Amino acid sequence: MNFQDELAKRTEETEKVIRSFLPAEAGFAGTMAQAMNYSMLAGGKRLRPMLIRETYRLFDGKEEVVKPFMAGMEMIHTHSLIHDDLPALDDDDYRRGRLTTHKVYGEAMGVLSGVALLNYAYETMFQAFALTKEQDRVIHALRVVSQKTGIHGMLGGQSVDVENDGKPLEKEMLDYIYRNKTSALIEASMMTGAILAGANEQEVSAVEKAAGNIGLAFQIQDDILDVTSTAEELGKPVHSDEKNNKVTYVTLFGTEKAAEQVEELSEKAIDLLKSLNKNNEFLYLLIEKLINRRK
Ligand code: GRG
Repeated sequence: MNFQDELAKRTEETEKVIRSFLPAEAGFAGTMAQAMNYSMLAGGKRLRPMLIRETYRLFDGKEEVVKPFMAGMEMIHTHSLIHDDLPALDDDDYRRGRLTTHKVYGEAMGVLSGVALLNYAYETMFQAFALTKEQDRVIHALRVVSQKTGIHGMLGGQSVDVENDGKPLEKEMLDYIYRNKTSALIEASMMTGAILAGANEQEVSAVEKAAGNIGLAFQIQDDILDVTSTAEELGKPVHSDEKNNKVTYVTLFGTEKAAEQVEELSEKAIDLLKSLNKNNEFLYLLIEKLINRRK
């Protein structure tokens, strides 16, 4: 398999799915819809929707039901980025190679369009009920997504991160932050793919563990890129952890040890997935490539 060709093809497919669910830029709330679409269409790797679809394929899923979840998950992720960039949080001017949403539409519209995307994500995912007879699977997936996004997931992790900004941190708390603010959405994505395809409880639990490791590896690589990459390559500012006095895997362990952990975690994730005795070569390669990504 030529991984780069496959990746380009599947990213394009994902892009089409996302576009098909975006709100119309019309009516009195048209400006907010524009702000939502501005950030949704600013590029991005589309990793989370791709993980939904590839895990769905791993378990032989063949229906359209996966599509509203792919778009909805990218909306939740984009909401987190818009809000993470706000003046009250990281106060960043660039994201995905463009001015951030609040820089273009103003702070109030940044707040509103972020919340609107989070809400629209659920409106979108509810459309899945019309696309399958397996209604219980949709309910289960919605429950997982809502839990992993809230206080016991992404938002919980982000709140501990913000509360401890600039303070010294032990690895235990850093792991809590990473496993929630970043891993939780990756777990929700892969679990959603598995659940919608009818995976059993043990299989979903193995997928959750693998995704947890992928998320942690992904965030550590994000720390590494913050010190080794360039703003042009990343499409967002570099050295932002230093600017925000953040403790990261790089400040705790150094770049080399951090990179070793990325590799170990990714290998563990692939082994876990392979132990399920299913096959999706592209998914394994995707996880491997995340280790060496440059953006
Ligand atoms: C509700 C005010 C308010 C704030 C919430 C939840 C939240 C803000 C932020 C989540 C924390 C966050 C942004 C974690 C970073 C995770 C991460 C590494 C994001 C970058 O993901 P990529 O590299 O981005 O997949 P692209 O642009 O490729 O989609």
